[in-house]
Amino acid sequence: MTRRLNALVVAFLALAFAAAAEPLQPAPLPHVMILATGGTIAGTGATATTTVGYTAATIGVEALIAAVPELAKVARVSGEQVFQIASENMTPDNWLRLGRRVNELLARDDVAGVVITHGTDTLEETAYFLDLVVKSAKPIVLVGAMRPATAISADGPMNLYNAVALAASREAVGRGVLVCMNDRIDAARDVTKTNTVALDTFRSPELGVLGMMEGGRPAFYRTADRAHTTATEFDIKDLRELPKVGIALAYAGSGRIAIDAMVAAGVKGIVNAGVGDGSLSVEARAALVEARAKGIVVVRASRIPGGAVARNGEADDDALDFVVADNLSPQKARILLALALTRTTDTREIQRMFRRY
Ligand code: DAS
Repeated sequence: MTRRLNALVVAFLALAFAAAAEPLQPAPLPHVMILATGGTIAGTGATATTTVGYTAATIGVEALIAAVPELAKVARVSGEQVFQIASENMTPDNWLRLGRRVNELLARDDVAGVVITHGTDTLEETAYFLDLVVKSAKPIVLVGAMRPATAISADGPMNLYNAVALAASREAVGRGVLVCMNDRIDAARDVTKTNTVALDTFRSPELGVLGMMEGGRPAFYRTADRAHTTATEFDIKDLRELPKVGIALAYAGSGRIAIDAMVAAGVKGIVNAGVGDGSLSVEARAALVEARAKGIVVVRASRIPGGAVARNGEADDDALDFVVADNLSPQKARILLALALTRTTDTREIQRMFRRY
């Protein structure tokens, strides 16, 4: 027995020394795909002080990556140029193509996360659309810039570095689509562009950030409560096009012009960005009632950036068969309504979706 025990001890020690002698191989860095769509982050100006009046969407994804060699310290990155546009030209067809590509990439075992470089003007819309259609818990991070790549103190390179570090992090898994700009981490559903030129333009005014990037590492302080990504009921795999949904902005004297024009254009849904708590003028109400009678789904939102529109508050939604947008901005309510219409025209079902997402 003693001899057997001695032999075991010797074998164990031999293994222990062998392991100690072998240098530990560092774990391979996560593979992050960078999908480039254009925008200011890929923009160039005539001089180093040009921060307005530059040309967006001129630099390709490989050059964006080459400009930040530090990316290689946080992830193995691969680049793909999906579009090269200023994001005021982003369209639902672009969203469908991008969403399908993101789902394809995240279904691959070798892809840990996706970063999407994007113009800032409609970044929040693309982010929310992806939040509702991507079927993966892996990180998806949208990033842009407020200064073109040629400007003094361009914000793009550090924004891109933070976005890739975030997408490569375990902490970002399962949190839905994130927007990472100016060291902040915001939820796709809550974030909005709040300033035409400021670097810290992306804010979640009412609900606040989810977290911050500190020295290239994410620090999270809360999670988003509404359903997203793996919990979504929407599927774009075979969707040829998104149902057309328009937004009517209310203002003193706006009347029914925009609403009637959208009805004539054949929209399937109208989001009314009302004044106050989604209030409707007499004319707008009449136009929306007529639209509803033609089968168009009506959502009462508000042009006010904070608060939620109360159901049956400023209008009898039950009697009018309207939906309320909860606290979604008009531009995000439009996205949710368009996706809802791919599944149902039942307003009770659609109202449920506005409470869920
Ligand atoms: N035109 C703006 C856009 O592409 C530039 C930017 O801010 O990214 O959204």
